[in-house]
Amino acid sequence: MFKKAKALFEAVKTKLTKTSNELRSSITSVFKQKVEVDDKILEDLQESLILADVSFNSSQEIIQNFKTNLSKLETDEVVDSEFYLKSLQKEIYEILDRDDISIALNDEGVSVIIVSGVNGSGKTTTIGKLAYLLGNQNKVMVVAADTFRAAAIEQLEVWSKKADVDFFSNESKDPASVAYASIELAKNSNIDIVIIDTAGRLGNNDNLMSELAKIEKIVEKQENVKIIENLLVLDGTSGQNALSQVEKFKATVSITGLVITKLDSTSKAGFAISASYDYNLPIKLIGVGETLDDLLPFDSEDFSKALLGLD
Ligand SMILES: Nc1nc2c(ncn2[C@@H]2O[C@H](COP(=O)(O)OP(=O)(O)OP(=O)(O)O)[C@@H](O)[C@H]2O)c(=O)[nH]1
Ligand SMILES: [Mg+2]
Repeated sequence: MFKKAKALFEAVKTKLTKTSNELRSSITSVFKQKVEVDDKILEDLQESLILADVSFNSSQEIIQNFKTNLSKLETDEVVDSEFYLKSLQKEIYEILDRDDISIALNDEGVSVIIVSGVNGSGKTTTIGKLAYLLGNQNKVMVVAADTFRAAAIEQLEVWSKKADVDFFSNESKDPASVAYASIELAKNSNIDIVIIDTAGRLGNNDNLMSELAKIEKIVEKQENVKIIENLLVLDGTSGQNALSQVEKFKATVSITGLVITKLDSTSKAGFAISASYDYNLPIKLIGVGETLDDLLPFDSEDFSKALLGLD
């Protein structure tokens, strides 16, 4: 008797799903909450971002978008700190995500990547790791065009061995002529990708900056060669102090993207948001340690979640 009634109930339940679905969703929506945040919370939130080295400009943009989107939102989720963190993460993701984040190779001819930045930012180490990353599927040559610092050439050669890629250096003290010679060789030896290491320099040193521009010009002029990336390496431990360099390098060479290094040892990673947003440049790669596989292609979603400690 009982069994029969239960079977009947199941039958009725399946017949009634159309109605129950509608009813459920309309009743649930009664419990949806409008999310409200007051100005004091928004100010405190912006301050937290600034304390993590996000610039005023980009923190302002994030908070404005956060406020606007929350005011439009109705939710049946529990509105707690986790909810706010997720909402904030979405805004950070939005301003970091761009369609020029990945590195695209030149299909015909040699693809060239020039790497520049201030002293000690992590250029040579990044090149070693990048050569390893790209060397999997391409024939890669790294080029020691840092003719300034005595040990620089040897340091790059050590990395080329670790990454198992070709290495180029010569006797010239002129970095542009080293770059030129390396590309001549690359063209004749079926190299797919040439990565050029340059000496550390400050953006306000005009002589050194024009030397960098000369490397770029000499490479650009070559036939069957394309500069696919002109990467500026920023030291993650410098935080917002690194930002002043972006504008200076951008003014001299055609920077196509940023590499943020040493993210494993900084609490100032928030500046990466501003380096990208304030200067309209994609972050292409991030350095998270000193070994060969410690360079990651940038992923806006993973990065924004990692920044806020979300899964
Ligand atoms: N923890 C950590 N250390 C890094 C990372 N990238 C580079 N380093 C360290 O930073 C120091 C400087 O790195 P280099 O690659 O020599 O920097 P550079 O920009 O080539 O320096 P110069 O050629 O002198 O201008 C080295 O001790 C590296 O091991 C990183 O992602 N994480
Ligand atoms: Mg170096």
